This record gives sequence, C-alpha cells and structure tokens, in this order.
Amino acid sequence: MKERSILRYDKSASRMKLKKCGLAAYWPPKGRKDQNTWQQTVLPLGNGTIGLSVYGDEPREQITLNCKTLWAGGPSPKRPDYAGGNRVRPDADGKLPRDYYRKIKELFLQGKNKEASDLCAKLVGEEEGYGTYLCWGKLIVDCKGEGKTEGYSRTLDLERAICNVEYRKGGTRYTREYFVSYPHNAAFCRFGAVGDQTLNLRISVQSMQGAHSAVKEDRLTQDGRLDDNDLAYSLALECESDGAIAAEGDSLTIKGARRVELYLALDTDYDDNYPVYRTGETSKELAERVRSRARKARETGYETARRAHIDDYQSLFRRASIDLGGDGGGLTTDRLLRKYGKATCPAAQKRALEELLFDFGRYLTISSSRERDLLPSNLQGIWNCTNTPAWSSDFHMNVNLQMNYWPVYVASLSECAKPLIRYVDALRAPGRVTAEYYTGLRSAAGEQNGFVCHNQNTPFGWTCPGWEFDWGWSPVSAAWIMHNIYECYQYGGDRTVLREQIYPMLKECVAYFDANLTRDPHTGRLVCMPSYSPEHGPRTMGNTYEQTLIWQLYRDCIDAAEALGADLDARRQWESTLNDLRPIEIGASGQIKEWYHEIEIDTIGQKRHRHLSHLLGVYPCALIDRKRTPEAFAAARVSLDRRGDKSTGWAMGQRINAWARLCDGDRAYRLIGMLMTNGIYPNLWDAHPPFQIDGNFGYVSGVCEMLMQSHTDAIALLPALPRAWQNGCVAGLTARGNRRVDLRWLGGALASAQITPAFDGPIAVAPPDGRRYAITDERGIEVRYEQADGVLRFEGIARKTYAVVPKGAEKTHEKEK
Ligand code: FUC
Repeated sequence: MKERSILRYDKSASRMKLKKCGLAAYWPPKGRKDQNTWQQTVLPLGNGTIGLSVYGDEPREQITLNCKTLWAGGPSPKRPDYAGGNRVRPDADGKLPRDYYRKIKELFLQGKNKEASDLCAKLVGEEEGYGTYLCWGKLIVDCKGEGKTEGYSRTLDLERAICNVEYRKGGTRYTREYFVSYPHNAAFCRFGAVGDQTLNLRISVQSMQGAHSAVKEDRLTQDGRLDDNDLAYSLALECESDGAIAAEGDSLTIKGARRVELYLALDTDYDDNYPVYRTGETSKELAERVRSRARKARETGYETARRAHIDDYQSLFRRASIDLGGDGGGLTTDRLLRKYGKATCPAAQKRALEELLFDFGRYLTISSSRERDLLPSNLQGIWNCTNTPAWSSDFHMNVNLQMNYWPVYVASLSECAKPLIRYVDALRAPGRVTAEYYTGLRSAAGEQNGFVCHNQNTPFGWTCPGWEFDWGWSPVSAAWIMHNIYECYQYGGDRTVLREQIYPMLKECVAYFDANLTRDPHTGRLVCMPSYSPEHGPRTMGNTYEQTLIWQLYRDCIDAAEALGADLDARRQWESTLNDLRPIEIGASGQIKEWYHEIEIDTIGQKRHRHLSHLLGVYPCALIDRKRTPEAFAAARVSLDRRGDKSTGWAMGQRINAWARLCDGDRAYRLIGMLMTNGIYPNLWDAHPPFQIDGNFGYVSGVCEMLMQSHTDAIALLPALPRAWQNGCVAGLTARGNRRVDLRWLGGALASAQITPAFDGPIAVAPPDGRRYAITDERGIEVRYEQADGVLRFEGIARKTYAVVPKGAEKTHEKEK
C-alpha cells in the first residue's frame, strides 16, 4: 500500500532553507527575500477562485490571500478608449495595422524579406491597460503563548486538501487547520489549544490594495475598488469561538479560547462579459453577496463544511492514483527533495517524491481550476504574493496556458477544464475585433467571422498582439489553445458539448486561417505569415511552429465535423487546405527544421532554446508518430536531443512529454531527475524560475504519457516505461474515446491492463512488447481479438472492464479480482 500523499515540513515557511533553481531568475527583484521565501515555501490551498498560501509561522501566522479575478487593467473610467489593446486608430501615416499586414505579405511574396521583416514592428498592440494579476493581501493571526516552541509540524494533505500546523509550547498543544471549500466557496480556518494555556489571538487582514478593515462584534469586512480600473472587491470574515471575541481597532481579538473558527469569503464584481467585464452590481450588492457567503459557511458549521469539502475534493482527486513503490522513509518533503539528487538516495525515496509530485500536480489542478470559475488558471495558478508578478501572472498562450491543461483529461479531471473552455469562448468577441484591425476581416460576419488571439492574454479580452512583435505576435495561439479544447471531446466523447460549444469555436478559428493563409508561389503551398517561432529566430513566411498548429486545427475541425455529420462542403474545402499546407520538413542534419530556410541544425536562432516549437507535432499534437511518419519521428529525436535537456522548469516538463511520445522512457526519466533537482522548490512548486505553475502540470501529463498514450489509433500501454520504474501501477487514467485505463507492471513488463470504455465500440490496444496476450472480460472469459502490427482489436461494451494480460498470467489476474 502506498503511503498517504502528504507534504511534510518541520519548519514554518519563513524558517525554511531556500533553494537555487535553474537559470537566471526573472523575479523576485533584488532584495526581496520575502518574495523568494513565499514562492519556495508556502503551502497552497484553493477552490479555483480563492487562494490561500500558508506560512504556518509562529507566533505570527501569515496567510497570503488571493482571488482569481482580482485584476488591474481592462476597461476603466480612466481609460475610456480601452479597446483590448488593439490599435484601432490610424497612425500618423493614416494607416491601420491591417494596412501593414497586407504590405508585409506582399513584400514576403516578392522575396523582400528584410523589408517585410522590418515592417513587422507595426503589428503590435498597446501596452496601456494591460494590467496584472494582483494580490489581495494577508490574513494575519498573532498568537500569544508562553514557552519555547517544540514539535513543530506543517503539512499539506493531498488526499483531503487540508493544511495543518501543530506545535507545543509548555504543556499546551496548539493546532491550526485550513481548507478552501468549493461547495461553500469560502475558506475555513480552525485554531485549537489543548493543555494548560488558552488561545489569545489577534486577527487582522492587511490589504495590498489600500482597503481598510471594518470590525464589528465577531465580524471583519473589507470593501474597496481598485484605483486602476474601479473593480469592486469585498471580503467578509466571521469568527466563532468559545473564548471572548472583541472588535479592537481594525482587528478581532480572542481571549481565553480553546477553539477559534474563521469563515472567510471574498470576491470581486468581475464578469467575463465583453466589453464591460463587470457584473453590474453596486458595491453594496457585492458586499452583501460576499457577506452572505461567509454567513452561510458559518451557519453550516466547521465540521459539516469540512466533510462536504473532503467529499467534493475526493470525488475528483481519487479518480486516479499512482504507485511506483515509493517509501519516503519519514523524511520531510524538503529533505526528500534535497536528497533526491544525491547518489546515496535510496530508490524508494526517489519513487516517493515522484509519486508525490504527481499527486501534487493533480491537487493543484483541482485547487486552481473548477467548473464554476470564470477564468482558467494563470501562470501561477491562483497564488500570488505581489502586485507585480512576473509576466503579470497572465495567460500566456505560446505554451504556458496550454501546459496548465495538458493533464486534465488524461488524469480524469475534465471538469477542471471548463473554465478554460469558457475563457476561450469569451475571447471570440474581442478576437473578432483583433482579426478585423490586424488582418482586415469584417467583424460584421458575427460568428462566422473568424477570431484570433495572440500570445499574451488577460481577463479583459486582450486578444491583440503584444507591444513587441517578437513575443507578441502569434495568431496560432488561438489554434493551439483550440486543440486543448477539442481534447475535451476527444477524451470525453460528449457529442452535445461538441456540437453546442466546441465545434462553433473550432469553425470560427478555422475561418480566421481560411481568410489568412497565403499560397507561396515558390512551393505552391499554403503558409501563414508573418511567422515567428517562440521566442527566437527570424520573421519569416511560414515556419514549422505555425504550420503544425494550423495543421492540427484543421484536422480537429474536420474530425469534429465528421463526428457530427456536419458541413460536408466545408469539410471538403478544409481537407484540401490541409493537404496544401506547407508540411514539416527534414533538414540536412536529419532534424525537423524550425524554419524552412534552415539547412543544418543550429544555424539559425538560439541553440538549446527552451521552446520546442518545431516539435509540437510530437506533443501535444498528433502530426508525428512512429508508425505513420517514421522519418519525421527519427528527425524529431535528432532535434529534441540537440535542443538539450537543461532548461527552465516548464521547458523540462515539456521535454518529459516529448521524450515520452518518442517512446524513450529513460530519457524522459532523466528529465524528471533534472526537474526535481533544478526546477522544483521545497514546496514542490515548479520554478521557471520564478515559481510558474505550468511545469507542475507538464510533469503530470509527462508521467501519464510515459505510461499510456492514446493519440494514434491504438491505446499504447507503457510506451515509455523507464528502467527506474521496475514495478508499479497506475489507475484511473483516461484514454481518448473515454476509456478508463488501469495498468500494473512487474519487472519492467506489463502485468495487466484493464480497459473500461464509457461507450460501446471497437477498442485497439498496443501492448509494449512482442509477447502474446489474452483479453478477458469481467467473468474471466476470453474475448476474441484480432492482432496486426502489434495492435490488438476487440469489441468493447460500455462500462464493462476488459483485462489485457500476458498469456499464461490470466489465472493470476482472476485471483487478484
Ligand atoms: C513564455 C516563455 C517564458 C515564460 C513566459 C511566461 O514567453 O518563453 O519562458 O515562461 O512565457
């Protein structure tokens, strides 16, 4: 039995040793050790909207407070001309970006690459109004108590999403417990004292937005509006205790208590309705909504709410599990992490950390992205301790936001992707305006118009290109994020969602490229231009990054139309476009070229660049695989190898996935080792550096891809099992087509696979080796299958479980059941 998934520390956040991670840090600014401490050592809790990060400090507890929608930027009384960053007014020469766009294309077609490239500087957006994700502030709890602190422990239980702090002082044992409930949309805190002393607390909330607290009886409230955009925000905290509660200044004080409970709600008047982005509530209405939430939480009572929270959380978390034979040996998580990189670290301790990071990533998904949310998780999920986070902690779409959602479907957390789908849907309206001003599409065509978004996004419809071309222009951002969204159907198989939600989005994204692809007269092929491969190299007429993502977009749209039996004529047109796209090409070094004019590898752009933009056909797209495209598969290996392993946290996460898809488990595993030692902080957050959550998610999807893949016509079982993982099992993964997959392996070989389809229909599985297999149904009766080319095909019935076991091992399998 695997031990419980718990992050354990014997120190509070402020007393922990900090780690040096990775390449040069972009953040925090020099001299901000406090911010470095926060990103490396706090323990995060969340329900998708409300985020807490717990220090567990003693005698003064600090908990950073976040609300996912607390954002500066966007429409504001101060910015009456806000237009989503789009340049909607002619410049001094009387020109709009679309005029330059046309000219740039003309110049490229005439072979005037230098002129075309120079003019790209005109395809930018405004900076004003971009905004940033903000920090709400801190909940501070001053705890008095006589004596020396002993037996300190701070834990985050990933199986219950609860954080606990415990210590003794004199003869008294003090406890603290925290969780953030999705059902109650509120945070809960409980302080306890058992022994000769009682609790004497002072509770306050320090706003980072200039708000003052009002206290009355056993309540604390805080209301305000952001200076930047007038966004209204409100917080309500209710306190219950067997001690004496009093309102003092801006704090609540509690004296002589054995237990104290806090019920905390907070929210803003943000809504995702373009172009106002507000609920329309008055400050009073918002405050009343938040206060009544805190009141309800209190009326429910701590214990009842705690049970509801655990049930809700476990309904998601328990869907999947992994067991690699780990045994942490009782070490605290930070020690385990420090030891991991040492030759003396026992294998079982390494396995324990690998399991823990897998569970932690799933925990972070559930804590930062829930069905009800208006926004997806950002660069830091929902956790942020400053008003100036790196990259505004925004939604980056040249890999980062996509990576945040890589594990959701395969790790059976599809509901957690709902906020992403909602968010991208909400980008369509502003995205039409960007399409119009930057490429000349007419937004009068409504839903058929074509929408686009570029690399950087905010909650306020910021679909325009960034204010510098090289990182800012990236129309395929829309195509790429649409692949994440199409995966909702690929994995879940829900045709209603496909018809009503996903397909219209796909079609509208295709409409943008239908109107903007250009035939290159030299090759006769369609390309998108100007193109730029994130975030290096020249500006060109097409490149592998853009062509790959456009290929995937059309592929997905055609498949969706086919599944729905829709748009036959359009489908033929899309097929023909797909065939005419300039394909990926192999260069003289046997590599996948990143740019079409590249001959030898590493002669253009930066060597060992972190982005794997030319290899997206391997992962997450399905353009390159071993059987269908063996030459490209081999070329991808050359390119990935040359790109090097050492990189930023997310980039190592991406490399795990890519090596897994190239069926090299040992190389993927090497990347796991590098990520652990060079890209994971003591609190297990991923380090770009700074803390950036995408790498946590890239790790989870990477582990899933090592154990199971479903992007080709067969479910590949253990396609990239590393030698280090000799024995293990994984349960509750989801393969495309909505099939649950459970796997067990022994001595590096598949011992059994169980496949449970949600629908009737043919199933194809590809076991990892040339052994002979038997397939049995739930009664242990052999199921007939056809075998060709290493793939076993059989007919599955919905909700029945089929076991795939090596011949001769059927009996063992039955006994286990
Ligand atoms: C992309 C990456 C950076 C960083 C940023 C948030 O631009 O190239 O490394 O992750 O997003």
